[in-house]
Amino acid sequence: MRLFVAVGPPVEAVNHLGARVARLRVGSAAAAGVDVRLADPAHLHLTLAFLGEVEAARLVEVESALGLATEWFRDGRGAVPRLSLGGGGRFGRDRSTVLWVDLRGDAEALGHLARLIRSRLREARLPYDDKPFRPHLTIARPGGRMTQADLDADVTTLDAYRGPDWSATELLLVRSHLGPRPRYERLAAWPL
Ligand code: 2AM
Repeated sequence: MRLFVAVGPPVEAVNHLGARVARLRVGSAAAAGVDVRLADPAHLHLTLAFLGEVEAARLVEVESALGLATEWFRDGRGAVPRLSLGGGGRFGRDRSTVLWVDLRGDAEALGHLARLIRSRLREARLPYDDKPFRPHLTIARPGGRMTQADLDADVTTLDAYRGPDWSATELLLVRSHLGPRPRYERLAAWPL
């Protein structure tokens, strides 16, 4: 099964962002029927670690690694991280272009949690992508269906965006089902 570990913003932050995305050029393109592959708001998440394929029999090891990481995180810090969505950018070029929104506030605490998770996964010899943690929430995968000028305009608009504050209260283990419309299934959660 294909697994990743994430934090999900609450519905107020998701709706606030959704209203802004609808007014971006990528939102207008989607409304006009261009397949810019807008992220489903119900699936908006911030990935802390991407494991990829893991045998179902090892799920219990994954859960134990995540349980330990969250315990260490809770023991080692004062308050639940306070965050907001704001700013943004894009990764990739042409067909691989991805538009994303950034994280404001206590992002360093999430970086610390990401490091704890990855070190527990490493210890358990579980797989994970060890690209450095770069907090982002993917909002669309327009590929080559938008001009560079439109994408630049959206990144500039996102720069001025600042969503409502929220607390990262739980860590989620998510299974992704690939397909034309990827589906995310929440397998387990731990309080932060
Ligand atoms: P993305 O939104 O930038 O694609 C499920 O695929 C989640 O894991 C997404 O949030 C995705 O980030 C993230 N992810 C991180 N590393 C990945 C990788 N190597 N392959 C696929 N998804 C990855």
